[in-house]
Amino acid sequence: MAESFKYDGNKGQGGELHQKAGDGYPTMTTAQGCPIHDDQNSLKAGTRGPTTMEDHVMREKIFHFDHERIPERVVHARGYGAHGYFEAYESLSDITCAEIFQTKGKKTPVFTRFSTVAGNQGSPDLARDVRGFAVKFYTQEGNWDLVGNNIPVFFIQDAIKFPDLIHSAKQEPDRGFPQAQTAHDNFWDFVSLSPESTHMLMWIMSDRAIPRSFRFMEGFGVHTFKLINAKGEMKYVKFHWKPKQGLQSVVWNEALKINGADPDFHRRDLWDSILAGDFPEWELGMQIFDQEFADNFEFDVLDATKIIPEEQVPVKIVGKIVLNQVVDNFFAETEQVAFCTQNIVPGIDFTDDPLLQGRNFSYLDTQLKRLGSTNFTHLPINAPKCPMRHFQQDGHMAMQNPKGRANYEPNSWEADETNPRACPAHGFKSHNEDIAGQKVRHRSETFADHYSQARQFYLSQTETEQEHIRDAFTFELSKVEHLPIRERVVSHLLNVDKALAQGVAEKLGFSEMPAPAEAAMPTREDLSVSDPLSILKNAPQTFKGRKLGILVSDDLDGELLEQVKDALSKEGAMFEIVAPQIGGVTCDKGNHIEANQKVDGGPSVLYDAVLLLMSKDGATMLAEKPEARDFVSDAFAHNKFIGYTENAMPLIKAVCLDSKMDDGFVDLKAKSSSDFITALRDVRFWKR
Ligand code: HDD
Repeated sequence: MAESFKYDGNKGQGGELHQKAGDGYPTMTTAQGCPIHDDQNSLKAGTRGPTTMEDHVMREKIFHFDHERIPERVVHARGYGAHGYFEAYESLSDITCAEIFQTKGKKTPVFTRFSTVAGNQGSPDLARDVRGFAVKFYTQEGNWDLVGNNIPVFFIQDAIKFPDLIHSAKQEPDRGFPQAQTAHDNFWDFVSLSPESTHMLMWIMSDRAIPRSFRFMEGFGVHTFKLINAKGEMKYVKFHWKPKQGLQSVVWNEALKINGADPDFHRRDLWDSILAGDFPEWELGMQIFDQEFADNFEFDVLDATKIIPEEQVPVKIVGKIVLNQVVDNFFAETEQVAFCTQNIVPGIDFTDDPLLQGRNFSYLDTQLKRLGSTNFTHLPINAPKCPMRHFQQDGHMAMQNPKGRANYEPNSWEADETNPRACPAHGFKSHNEDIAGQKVRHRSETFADHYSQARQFYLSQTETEQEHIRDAFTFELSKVEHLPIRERVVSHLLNVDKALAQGVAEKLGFSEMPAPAEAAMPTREDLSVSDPLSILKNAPQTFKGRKLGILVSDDLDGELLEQVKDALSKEGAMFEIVAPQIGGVTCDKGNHIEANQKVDGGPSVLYDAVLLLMSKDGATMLAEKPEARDFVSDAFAHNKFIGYTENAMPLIKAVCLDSKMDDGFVDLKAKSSSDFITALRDVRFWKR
């Protein structure tokens, strides 16, 4: 090497951009606060010699890195959270003394985490699965965690079956796959041997299990809880979350493709909408009923596999949550948040639902495993935002040991801030009720009807939704290799709806129908159809919060684009420009149009509707690109509205849709941009 060459270890290795402290950058330190002079080169004996043990900077950096992962949640591992507030619409003091429901307009901070159930942390968002909907209310009388799902019933009636359910749903233990899906033998084996799952199966085979985003799904507390007022009087309650954005799902083929195009589709959607100032909102609803209703209702209100139809007990809307702040740090907040069903507050109480009772053990227990210390309540995301006074102390990572001399009770030390006492007047009191009976391991016969509400759910769907349910059963069972399992599932479906069972059996190619499953109790006379159970019957009639994908080429009609953008903004909707090049295009007036996506990175599955805005030459050029052809043919196959002008015909012809142009195609030369946006309020063109 030439004598005159002076090597600078940072040059040509990204070092030019590797600024040093000063120029606005603060000094980097070790975790002990020691200032660091170089954190890109380890301490060595000579430039080519061995790294020294003495290098406390490197050892600390790598030591910490090695321990970054904590155990992921055993279920609901993949999730996404945001902050916001709950606002009470009215005082509910006559039915509950819960502090957050006492005053109209009272706001309470919340943290909400949405999740899939079966997938591991890195799994895709559009798995066919239940979605978790967990809300932590930081009330002035402690944290209340409402740990619910987007489906109002559950697979099992007793918590002792939960480990079996989850083992069967997650990847099979010998092979470690399939991940994030129930389409495999173990799951269907378990549920087909647990007839109590049938009602839940109808829900998860419906489009509820493939929501368009977290913003467009409902939430449910599932169990029956109790509300207690200041006089100690009790009413039962079931909690509901109703999305103000309306309900919306995707179709299965679309879900499969979204998983490839953007596995983070749901978390990105939540992040983007909050940053855009389009804060998602859900109204909190309560079905409130008394002991007399519970005694006369045809099902047991302690059975988590049953709903109470809204026609029988209407949902009273009592407030809303608004999610208006994304997390500062995913790990600190979304990953470390520890929901516990046992976290309730004065004015709310548990019922004897055996699933809920078991959950109350499991959540606290799992947080110790996940977060490593009984002091997980000291983490800011878990700490109450009201005073905390108790004599719990020490343990791993204790950050808030109580002050003062008194750390036991009773004590004779002076009454002050550091020396609390239990308060008979305001403290949490369990609702007193008479309990008598034999200690038994036995399921109540009031839990025995496994099919009637499953049938009610199916009959309450539109034809389109029923078809989706049929197809979903067929898809899942087609992945089941062991034929007796397929047959067993169909034998249960026969107790739900013959046409459904036959439809699935035919599509699976059964040569003969199995006998109906033996039922613990026969299916009842048809229960009344309940419209709130359908997604499509509750379609939002707005394009607000939805996204239009605009496929463009050079020389597009710039004025028309401006009109569409204007109409979208009036509707409160978003758009993205999808172009042949990420560098964007030039419109007919010579203006440059920025692109959000290159066409292969912005397939139409990422949008609620599409618009083809291009020159004739542009359409001819795009017709040569498979990704542009998929853009149009997928939008058509997924029942999306397709806006176009005559110029786009070469592209439409290239996918042979020119002869199939139904009312879901909107010609923007024949109709105004605002008429186009009005058409989009139907969200999908289901008649196709
Ligand atoms: Fe559970 C997490 C919802 C039954 C045991 N569950 C978890 C989460 C949600 C639910 C939303 C994620 C919370 C978060 O975002 O951190 N679980 C439900 C619902 C159920 C239900 C609606 C039935 C009505 N769960 C259930 C049973 C058991 C558990 C019967 C155990 C006996 N669930 C857990 C758990 C998890 C959990 C193992 C894993 C991570 C965690 O708790 O914090 O304890």
